[in-house]
Amino acid sequence: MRTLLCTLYFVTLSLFVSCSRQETRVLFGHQDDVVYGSGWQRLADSTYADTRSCIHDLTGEWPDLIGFDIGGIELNHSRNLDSVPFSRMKEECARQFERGGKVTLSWHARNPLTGGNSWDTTPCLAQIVDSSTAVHDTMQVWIERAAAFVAQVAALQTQPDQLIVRLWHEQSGNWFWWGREAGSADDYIALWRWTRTIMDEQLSLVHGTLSPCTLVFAYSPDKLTLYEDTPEGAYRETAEWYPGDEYVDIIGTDCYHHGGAEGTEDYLYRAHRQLDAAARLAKEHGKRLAFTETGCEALRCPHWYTTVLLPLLREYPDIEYVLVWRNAWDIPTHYFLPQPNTAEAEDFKSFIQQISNHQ
Ligand code: BMA
Repeated sequence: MRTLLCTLYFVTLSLFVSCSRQETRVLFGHQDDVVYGSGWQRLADSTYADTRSCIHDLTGEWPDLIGFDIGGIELNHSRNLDSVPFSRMKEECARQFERGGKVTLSWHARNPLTGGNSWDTTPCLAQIVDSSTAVHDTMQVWIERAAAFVAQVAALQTQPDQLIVRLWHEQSGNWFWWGREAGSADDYIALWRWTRTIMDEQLSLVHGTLSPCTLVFAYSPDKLTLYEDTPEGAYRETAEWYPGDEYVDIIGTDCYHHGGAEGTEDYLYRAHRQLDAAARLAKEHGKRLAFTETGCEALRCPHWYTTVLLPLLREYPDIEYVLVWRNAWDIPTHYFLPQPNTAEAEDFKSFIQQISNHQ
């Protein structure tokens, strides 16, 4: 009897452990993963017979998540700001969806007042949301163009919930024209709601209201410095710019590791502040949680994936996915995934194995 009870106990325990492992699996994503990487690029307008992927080159597995940016779509450009043809982007989105993977889109839109890039912080937010201005009209056209592209990508999904649109990211920083120094929280929220409304309308226009294709929207602040440096201050800033429950599905944060191994403490400090604030807001509003952008450029902190990112992720079992930024094919030090056949590549492989069962 005792042996039977013991066996039952261990069977139940292992079932419980394996179930909770499945539930807590973190999806891993990489920006532009399949269009270029360190030392290679597939940026021609033509279609490619197969897919090459940075993550696949390293691990033999296809990416769970790929990030793309649609900056340039607002001007009807054929390529985005990093030279990725929109036709290639759609081709790879279709392949990603067919493999059962996900895509997240960001938008480094130009400044509609000056025509400068996203980093042109000439204030324009108040004019954008004032419907009597010419800048408002420009923005309307730009959002409609972005929405038309997003609707086309959404239609390629093979399952619900494969496409995540991350609007107006890192607004808590001061580097984008939609950032906190360029306008008020109210104006930012108005822009967000307007953008999402047009994107939803465009989707139902193209696919009908009974369409099975959905759009999921993510909100992702970055550094939190507006209020006092406490958990409460960080939460207050995250909550103040939150566009609202009807407009947001995923709450996340963007946070980068700078300064090599010596920067680890600072990175973990900021990441905790931001993730704690995002997690609290997500919990209170019944939203999903993600680590929407992170990375350590050129992996200047050795074994960053297993020694820094992995323990951090383990502290937040509700994080659904994590995305690292691009491996620029034309800027040798601008990479966030390791180069194949290096010690860092082994570290990354070990990380991927561990986040697949990270409980
Ligand atoms: C930045 C850098 C830039 C790039 C931009 C948009 O973080 O990677 O080189 O143009 O993102 O992708």
